[in-house]
Amino acid sequence: MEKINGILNTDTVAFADFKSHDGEVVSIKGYIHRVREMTGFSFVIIRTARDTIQCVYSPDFSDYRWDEKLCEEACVKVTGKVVSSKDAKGNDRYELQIHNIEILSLPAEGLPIVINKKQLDNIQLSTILDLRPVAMRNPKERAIFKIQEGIARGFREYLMQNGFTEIRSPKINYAGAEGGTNVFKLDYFGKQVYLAQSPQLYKQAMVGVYQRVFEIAPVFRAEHHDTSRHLNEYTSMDLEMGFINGFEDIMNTEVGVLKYIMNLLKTEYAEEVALAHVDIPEITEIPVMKFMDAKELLMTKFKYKPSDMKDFDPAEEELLGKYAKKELGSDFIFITHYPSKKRPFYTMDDPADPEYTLSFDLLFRGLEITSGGQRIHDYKEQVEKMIKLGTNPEEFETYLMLHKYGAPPHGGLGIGLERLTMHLLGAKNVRETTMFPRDINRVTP
Ligand code: AMO
Repeated sequence: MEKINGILNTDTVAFADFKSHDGEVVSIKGYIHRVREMTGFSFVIIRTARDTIQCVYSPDFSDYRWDEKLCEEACVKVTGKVVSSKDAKGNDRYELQIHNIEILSLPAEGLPIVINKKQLDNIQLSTILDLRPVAMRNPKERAIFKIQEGIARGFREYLMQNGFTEIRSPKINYAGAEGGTNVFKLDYFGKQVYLAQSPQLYKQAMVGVYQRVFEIAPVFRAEHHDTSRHLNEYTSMDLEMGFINGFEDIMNTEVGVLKYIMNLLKTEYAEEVALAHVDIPEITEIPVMKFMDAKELLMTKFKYKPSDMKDFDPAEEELLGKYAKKELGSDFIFITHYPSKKRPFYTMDDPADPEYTLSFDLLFRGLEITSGGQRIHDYKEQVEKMIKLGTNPEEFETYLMLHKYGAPPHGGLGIGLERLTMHLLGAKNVRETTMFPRDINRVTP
C-alpha cells in the first residue's frame, strides 16, 4: 500500500544553495521571465518564488535545441550546470548553463502589461490594481508584499518571544467596537449584525485569560470617502496586555516591536528592501508629545489654523511628522492624551484631567499608523462612560463580563499594516501596499 510520509520529493535546487552546487548539474523550476538574445547565445531569466536566476542558452553547452514554443511566462524546468563568477564588486555570482528545458505549461495569451522590467513603469495604479494577479509578478511589486510579510512576521515573532498568545476573534460581530458610522451592517439570518471594525472587544476579553494577546487579521470600515489613506478592509495588527503600570508600557512594547521589525527587514529581507528602495528608519527612542502641546505647536510655530480642536487633520499630521524629523531627528512621534470626546468608550480618561484620555497615536513620517491606550477596567466606571457617550451597556453585556468578573489594569494598540508598509516604502497611496484593496469603488479582483 502506498503511504505518504510528509517528505517532499524535490528534484530542484534553490538559488540560495547554488554555491554548494558549483560546477554541478542541477534543475530549477519557474517562469520564463525574460529572454535576451545575444550573438551566439541567449540569456534566459527564470523567475522563481523569490529570485530571478540568470540562465544561458547556447548550442555549445549541450544537444538541447531551443523550442520555439517557449515564451515569456511559460512554466519550465531548466536543467543545467551551475557556473560561478565575480561581479563588479567582487561578489560571487551564479548562473546556469542550460542543458535542457522542459515545458511544464504554456500561457494561453501574452501578458496585458510588461512585467519583466525591474518595476512597472508608466502604468496607472488603477490598471495595476485591475491586473493585480499578474502585475504582482513584477519583481518590485512582489517585493512590496514580501516586505509586508516581514512586518507581520516581526510583529508576531517579537510578541511571541515576550509572552503574548495569538488569538482569533470573530469578524461577524454583535456590535461595533469603535463607534461612529463606519460600520458595515449585515443581515445574519434575519438579525442585524456587523462586520468587525476591530478585535477590540475580544482582545480585551482575552486579557482576562492570557494576560497578553495579539491578533493579525482583517477589519472592516465603511469609510464613505475616497482617500489615499483609507481602505474599507485592512489588516489590523492588534495587541492587548494586562497588569500594566500605565499606558507607557504599551508605547514601550510598540517601540520594541518596531525595532524588531526593522531589524528583521534589514537582515532577512535585504534584497526586497533594496529592490523596493525602502528607507528603513533607525529607531532608538521615540519622542512623545501631548495632544494639546502639539496643537499649540501647530498654531504657534506653523501658524496653522486647526479646523478641529479634538483631532488632527492629515495636514497637521504631516506638519508634526516634519517637525519630528527635523527638530527631534525621529521618523516617529507619539501623540498622547487625546480628548475624551473623540476616543471610543473603552478608553480610560486621565484622572488628572478627565477631558483628556490615557491614549496615544503613533505618527510615522506624518501619518497615523497606530492608535492605542489604557482601557477602563472598573465595571462601574465603564458602564458610566458608556451611558455618558450614549452607548447602551445592555448591548455590550458579554463585553462587560470582563469588567464585571474582574479585569486587570490593561491596554493595547492597533497598527494598520498597509499604512505602515505605505510609509516605509514612501508610497503615495495605501492601495499600492494592499494586495487586493477594497475601497468605495473597488471589490475586484
Ligand atoms: P483605530 O480605529 O484608530 O483604532 O485604528 C488603528 C489603526 O488602523 C489603521 N486604520 C486604517 N487603515 C486603513 N484604512 C482605514 N480605513 C483605517 N482605519 C484605521 C490606522 C490606525 O492608526 N481598537 C483601536 C486600536 C486600539 O486602541 O487597540 C482601533 O481600531 O493605522
